[in-house]
Amino acid sequence: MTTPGGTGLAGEVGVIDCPICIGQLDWEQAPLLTLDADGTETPLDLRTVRGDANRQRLLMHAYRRCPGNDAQPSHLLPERFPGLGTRPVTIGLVGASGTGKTHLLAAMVSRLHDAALMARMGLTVQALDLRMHAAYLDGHVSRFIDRREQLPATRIDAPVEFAVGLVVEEPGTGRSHTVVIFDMSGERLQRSDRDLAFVNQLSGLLCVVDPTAVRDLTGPGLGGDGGDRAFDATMDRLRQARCRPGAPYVPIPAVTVVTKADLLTRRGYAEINRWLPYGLHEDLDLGTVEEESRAVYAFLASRNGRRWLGPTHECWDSTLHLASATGTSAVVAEEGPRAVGRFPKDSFRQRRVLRPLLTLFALTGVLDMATARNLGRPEAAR
Ligand SMILES: Nc1nc2c(ncn2[C@@H]2O[C@H](COP(=O)(O)OP(=O)(O)OP(=O)(O)O)[C@@H](O)[C@H]2O)c(=O)[nH]1
Ligand SMILES: [Mg+2]
Ligand SMILES: [Zn+2]
Repeated sequence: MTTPGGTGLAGEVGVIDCPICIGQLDWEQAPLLTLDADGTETPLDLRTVRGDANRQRLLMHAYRRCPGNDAQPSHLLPERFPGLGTRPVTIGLVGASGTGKTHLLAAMVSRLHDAALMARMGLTVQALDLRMHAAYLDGHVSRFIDRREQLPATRIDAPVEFAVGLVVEEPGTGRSHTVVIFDMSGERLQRSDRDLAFVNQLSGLLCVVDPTAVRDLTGPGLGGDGGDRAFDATMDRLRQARCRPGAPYVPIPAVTVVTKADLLTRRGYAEINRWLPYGLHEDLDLGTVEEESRAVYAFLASRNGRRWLGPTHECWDSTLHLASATGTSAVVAEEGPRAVGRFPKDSFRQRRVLRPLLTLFALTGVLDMATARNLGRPEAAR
C-alpha cells in the first residue's frame, strides 16, 4: 500500500496529463519519494520535514510515481514537473535512425548551459531534477563535447522517458516553464507501438533531416528521395490524435533542422550559403529565422528533399534551419580493448545548434519575444 504524497512546495496542483503515458494523474494523490545515488527509493512524507529550505532541498530529488497503464509500466516524474504555474512544454525529436538526433540534442543542451549566452537571450536554464540531469550531462554532453566521443545509437528498447528536463525562466518577465525533451530511437518512432502515446500529446516537434539521406545532396549517388518514415509515422499519429477530419493543420509547431550541415559546405549551394555553419558565433537573431526558413525550404524542395517537408506543410507553425552538431565525421580507433569513434580535434565544432531550439521555445511560448508573434505561421493562418 502506497501513501499519497500530499501537497508539495508549489501548492495544490490537482490533475495533470502525464507526459509519458498521457494518462491523467492526480498529483497530490500520487506517491512521493526520493531516490538515493544507487536508485533506492525512500517514501517522502513532507509533513515530517521542518523548514522551507529543507523541503526545497529534498524536493529537488523528489519524484511522484505515475502508475502507468497496460501499455506503459509505472514511471517517475520529477516533483517540480507541474509546479511552475505554466503548462509544461513537451518536445519530441523526430527522425529516422542515424539522422543525428542524439548528437544534436547533446550539442543544444551544452549550449543551454552557457549562462552568458543564455543571458543574451534573457533566459536562465536549470535542471528540472538534479539526478536525471547529472546522468544526462555525464553520459551525453561531457562524453560528446569534452571528450569528443561519438555517442551510440539510442537503444530501441529504452524505456519511454524524457532525455532532458529543464526549467527555463525569463527573469525579465518572471515566467518559468518546465520543458522536457524526448529522444527516442528513430527505428522505434516508425513503429505503431502503443507505448509511444507520448507523441500524441507533444507541444512541439524538432524534426531532424539527415542530408546524406537525400539523393545527391552530399555527393552523387548518395541518398534517396523517399523521405523519412519516422516523420510520416509521427504525423500520422498526430493527425489521428489532434485533428478533426479534414483539418488543414496539426495544431503544434514543427521546427525542421537539416543537421550535418558541415557536409553541405563548399558544394555550391548558393541559396543556403548565408546559413551554412561557417561563422564562429551562435546566430541568436530570431528576426532572420523566416528568411532562413524560406531558403532551406527552397533548398529541400528543389533538390530531391520534397518528401522531408511533411511536418513543415502539416504543422500550424513551422520553420526550417541548418545546423551542425559535430562539424565533422568521427574516426574509429582502437583505444585499449574497445573501438571508439572520436571526432578529430581540429574540425570538431557545434554550429547553429541553439537557434532551432530557441525558435521552438518561442513557438511554444517558453520564450516571450516580439519576433515570436508570427514566426513561421503560414500567411493564410495568421
Ligand atoms: N558530419 C556530421 N556527422 C554527424 C553530425 N551529427 C551526427 N553525426 C553522425 O551521425 C551519426 C548518427 O547520429 P545519432 O545522433 O546517433 O543519430 P540518431 O538520430 O540519434 O539515431 P538513433 O538513435 O538510432 O535514432 C553518428 O555517427 C554521428 O557521428 C553532424 O553534425 N555532422
Ligand atoms: Mg539517438
Ligand atoms: Zn504516466
